[in-house]
Amino acid sequence: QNARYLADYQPYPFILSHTALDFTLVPDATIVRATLSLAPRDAATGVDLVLDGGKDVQLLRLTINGAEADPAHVTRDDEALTIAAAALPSGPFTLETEVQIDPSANTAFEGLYISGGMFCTQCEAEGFRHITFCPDRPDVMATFDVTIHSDKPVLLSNGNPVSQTEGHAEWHDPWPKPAYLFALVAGDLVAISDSFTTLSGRNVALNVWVRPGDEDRAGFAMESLIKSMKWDEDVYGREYDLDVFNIVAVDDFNMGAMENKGLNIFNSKLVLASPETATDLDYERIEGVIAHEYFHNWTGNRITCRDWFQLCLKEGLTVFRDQQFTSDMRSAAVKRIEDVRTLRARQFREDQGPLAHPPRPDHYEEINNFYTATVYEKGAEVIGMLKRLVGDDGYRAALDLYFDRHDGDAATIEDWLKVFEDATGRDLAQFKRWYTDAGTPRLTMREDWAEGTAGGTLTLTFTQETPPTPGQSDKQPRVIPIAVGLIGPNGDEVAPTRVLEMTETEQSFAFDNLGARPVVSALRGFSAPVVLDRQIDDPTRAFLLAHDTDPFARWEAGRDLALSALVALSQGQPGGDDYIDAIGRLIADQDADPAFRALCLALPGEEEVATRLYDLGATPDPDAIHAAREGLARRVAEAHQDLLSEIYDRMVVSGSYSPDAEAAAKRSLRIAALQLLNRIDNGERAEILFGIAGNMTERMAALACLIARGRGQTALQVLEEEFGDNRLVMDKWFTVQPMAAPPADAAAIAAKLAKLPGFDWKNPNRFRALIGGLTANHAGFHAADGAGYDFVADWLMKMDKVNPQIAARMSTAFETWPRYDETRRAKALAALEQIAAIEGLSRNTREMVSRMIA
Ligand code: DPP
Ligand code: ZN
Repeated sequence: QNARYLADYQPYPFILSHTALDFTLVPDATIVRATLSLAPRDAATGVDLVLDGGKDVQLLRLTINGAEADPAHVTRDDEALTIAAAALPSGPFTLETEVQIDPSANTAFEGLYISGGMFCTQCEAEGFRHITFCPDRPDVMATFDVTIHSDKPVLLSNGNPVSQTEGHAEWHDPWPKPAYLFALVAGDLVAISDSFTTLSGRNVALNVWVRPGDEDRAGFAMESLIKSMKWDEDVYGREYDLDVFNIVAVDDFNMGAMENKGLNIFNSKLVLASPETATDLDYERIEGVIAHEYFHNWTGNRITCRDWFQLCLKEGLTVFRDQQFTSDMRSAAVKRIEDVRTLRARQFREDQGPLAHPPRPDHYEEINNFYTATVYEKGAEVIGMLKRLVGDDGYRAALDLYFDRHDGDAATIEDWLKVFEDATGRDLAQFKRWYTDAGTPRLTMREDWAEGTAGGTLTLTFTQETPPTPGQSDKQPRVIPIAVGLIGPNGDEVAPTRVLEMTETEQSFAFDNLGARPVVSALRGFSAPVVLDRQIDDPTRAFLLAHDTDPFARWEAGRDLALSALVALSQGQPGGDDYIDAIGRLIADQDADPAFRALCLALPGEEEVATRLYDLGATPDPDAIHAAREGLARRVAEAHQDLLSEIYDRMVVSGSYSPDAEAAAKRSLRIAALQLLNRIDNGERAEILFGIAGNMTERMAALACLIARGRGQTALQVLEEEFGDNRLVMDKWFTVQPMAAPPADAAAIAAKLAKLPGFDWKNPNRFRALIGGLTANHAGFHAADGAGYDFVADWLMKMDKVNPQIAARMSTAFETWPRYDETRRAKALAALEQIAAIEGLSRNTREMVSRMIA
């Protein structure tokens, strides 16, 4: 009943051309003076002026064109301030407000708040309305002038600096922007600084601001920023448009980072890194997220969204761009495999459950609940498909047209598709379903082979079907690009990759003049986000793992082999011999890329096995899956002990630590070997490695191995002594314990950790560390006695009162509950119902829980 609908969109009836803000920062009594330059959009209609503003904003004064407003014309409720049309001039006018807010009481970290003594902001999606009264919607864009009065030494806002004196700073942002891109920071900060000369020769000052003492961990973020700026010029022709670019690291942050114009604010875990404290994965993420936020300057800021239903317009595109960037900086093959893994683990899971929604939803209650894997990751996949369909040149032409046509606009998915249609002449009406329909299509492939006089013909027949999702029962066929190659019986490729364009429910494609029946390498590069069903046996999978020329399809063959074994084993049937043989050949292949071998060596996770079972129509048993996976890992280790220890001994990176792709690949292969050997050496190697490794990548891997063997205590103590005052390392310390623990102990371990004074749960990173650590332990979270569910539910209820966004986000741990057996389902449902029954539950959590229960 509280939903908002895309179909109800109306432009704002006023035009806001300029916003001037004046802040006097006091922790519990900040004064904000706002001067809005407004004009009715249509002078003829006398409409009321509705300004968004939360009940935490206290109105002290309101004037229109300098005159106090008549209180009879001003009404206030919990969400808005309304000024009656009768009180408004018919032409342009200036509205001034003075309000008081209390940043020190802001535990939800939306709007202006305090983190570690520093004032900072988070305004996307609707945080600005907790700072002052304003039209808080993305299609209302204005230039900004900001004045800050504060005794903090560093005072930052968007745009270019105008003046800086002690206790006072002024900033001017010449680029019209919506309120969600506003930012302010005031704190005791130090910068590491550099500069960048743009394409057209302008010099930009770059700063990464951190707390004193953290400077030596900010260098990698700066390097990443410079690479990103260069890449966006080289690949998209996009130049930066202000004199300065500031990044600030903040400890309390709901998201990963935020693309505020000229003043990106980052969760400190995505800025700070040193070899002793950060893992290879942390480094890769920092590089990727710095790029992501920087790329938003064009895809998000210069061209923003008309309304929040269009969120994937900026997020899908910007994820796609950061994925391209990482592929260029590192290994494209490895990046693609990692992205598909993430997509399946997060987005397919979402699409398959009660929270399924299209990349462009048509209604929501709380927009913060839609910063999802579907909007982000599937949004990016859809763009990948578009690019595949129109080709690289078509894509480039469409993007050039997009920037040309829509610079300065608040745009829609329709605008986005139209530039592709206009640039390439293609009709995208059917393709649009990818944006408007939820659910993961299931593609089945059938092969028919016919011998003929001129050689054989292979006919591939595909059918597509998308299961029903909440609110969408019938689905029309989509356009599916299916990249296919053929491998001859001797292992040579006989037909290079061809993209089949499927548009019907069922469709056949023929390959002629083939000498002998080939093996099909299907869905190369994961050319569409679908579940592919094909009749294939394990020897054929092993053949593809050995010979496929497409790295994704090759990895996929190995993964399918592993999953087929784990499915059988978890159901008490024999399995795994083909997998063990094939993986032995792969690890013995010294020419194969170490990163690729590492990816193949890592067994699919337990949740992935559960998903496969559920796809096959079976009820996953978390304990049986855990046992099957442990058993198979042990067999692999026993069968290939010599090869694995040789890899472990040889994949040592010499010299000082570097987070580059090549060194990280070697470490990842070494760790993959360690994880298998750990099953048979009782943690011996892990213990030695933990003691001597000079980098956090190997130490954390070793620690997880020790915990899994029940002998992590000493190492945990060592880490705590060494890094007790380093929040980011201690987050890892909290995560790894429930995550790597034997499932039966996981909930109890989490409960014990939650009682420690170091469990500073109001800090989003710390909360996510512990709760997320438990929920990442599949059999631990889904323990049959319900201890995992109860523990998480208790903390969600507690967190909801303090920070609804985080509580709602973490509640997705429950989204897979319908998959499991009756006992578990009943326990999960009871936990959700207990949350739903809470009086005063936030809109965020209420929406999530009611969708999951529905
Ligand atoms: N900060 C989030 C992101 O960059 C929301 N814009 O994706
Ligand atoms: Zn983003």
